[in-house]
Amino acid sequence: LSQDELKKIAAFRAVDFVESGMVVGLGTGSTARHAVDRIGHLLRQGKLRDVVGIPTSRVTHDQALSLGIPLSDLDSHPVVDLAIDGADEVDPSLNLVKGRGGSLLREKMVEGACKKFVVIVDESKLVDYIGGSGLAMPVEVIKFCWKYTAEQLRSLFDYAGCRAKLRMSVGKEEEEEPFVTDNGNYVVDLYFERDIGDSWAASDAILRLAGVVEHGMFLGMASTVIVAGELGVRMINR
Ligand code: DER
Repeated sequence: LSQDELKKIAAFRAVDFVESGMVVGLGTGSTARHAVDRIGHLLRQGKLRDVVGIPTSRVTHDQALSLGIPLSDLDSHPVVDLAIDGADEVDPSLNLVKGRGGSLLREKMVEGACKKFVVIVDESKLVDYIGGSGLAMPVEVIKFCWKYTAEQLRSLFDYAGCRAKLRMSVGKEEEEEPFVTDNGNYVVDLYFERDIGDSWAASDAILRLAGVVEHGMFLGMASTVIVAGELGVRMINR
């Protein structure tokens, strides 16, 4: 099975939790995209009714709109029944790294407002500890003096061999320019060579930096993680 087929399996299993009448947080990324497609399909078939979607990014908003999923936001629906989203990393205590798609702030707002947060991953996302994949742990920062904030972040995690890198996106004319989030901010990606240890303490330290908006560690937020692997689908509850 390809990685995308595994993502689709996990996504479809998560949509089994969606009931008619629910307010559903719609995640962002290639795995969540399958879940949003599935919800749109079930609504069109009449197997699901009266679902309201709360998108976690402009991209998901546009996808859901094109599928005819009725949309709203947290101002109108401060309590979300269920959120479904992917993740970049899942550690053994179901703590997550998210945000490599750049939507971590709105994802964390929507998923923080939900009664049940179902995470959908293929098995490649499982790690022994946060940052263990050696891939980015994103931090959304304001543009003002981002270099200063990036250096503060890097020195916070000097002990873990941290590198901080401004996330770039390829512009229209193919020149590299800083990636800008849906909220008009920059993303500084942190890369760790070693375990950062207490992720809750790391979260507090990051959030104390004035130039930081939010980070990509989703601690204690996932209710259920659905892992699709070669040997089948596993459901891990908190
Ligand atoms: O950016 C995000 O938070 C995405 O949900 C990401 O964590 C998972 O994206 P993927 O499903 O494309 O791997």
